[in-house]
Amino acid sequence: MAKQVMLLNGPNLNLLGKRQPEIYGHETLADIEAMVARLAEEFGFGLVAHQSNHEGVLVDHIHEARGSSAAIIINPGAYSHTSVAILDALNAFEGVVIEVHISNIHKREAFRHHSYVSSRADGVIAGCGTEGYAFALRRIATLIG
Ligand code: CA2
Repeated sequence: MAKQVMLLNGPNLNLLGKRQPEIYGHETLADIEAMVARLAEEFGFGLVAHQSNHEGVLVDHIHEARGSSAAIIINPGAYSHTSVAILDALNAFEGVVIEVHISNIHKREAFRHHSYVSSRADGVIAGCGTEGYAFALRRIATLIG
C-alpha cells in the first residue's frame, strides 16, 4: 500500500492568493494542495490535506497522522511562534516532519524568528514561496520513498 503523507496548513492560510500576494504569492491553497497531490502521485505517495484556523483541530489532525501517515508537511502559520501544543503533538508522531514557511520568517519581524515546531522538524524550508511545499515532498521522498 502507498505510504501516506499528510499536508497540514494552519491559520489564515485559507486566504492564500486572496490577500497579501506580495508576501505569500498568487497561488491559492487549493492550487498548492493540487500541486502537492500531483507530485505525491509521481512519488507513489498518497496525500491527505487539511487546513484549520484552530490550534486544537491541528493537534487532532497530527494525532490522526499517527499510525496512518509516514510523514507530515506542516505550515503551522502563526502557531509556529506560539504553540507548545502543536510541538507536543508532533513529538508524539514517529514519522518525518518537514516544516514549511512560504515567507522567509528570518527576514521578517523578530517575533517570527523562533518556531517551536523547528525543534522537532526533520527539515525546515522558509522563503522559497509556495515551491517550498514541493521541496518538502522531494525531501520526504529522499528520506522514506
Ligand atoms: O510564511 C509563512 O508561511 C508563515 O507561516 C505564514 C503565517 C505567518 O504568521 C508566519 O509567521 C509565516 C501567516 C499566514 C497568513 O496567510 C495569509 C495569506 C494570505 C493573506 C493573509 C494571510
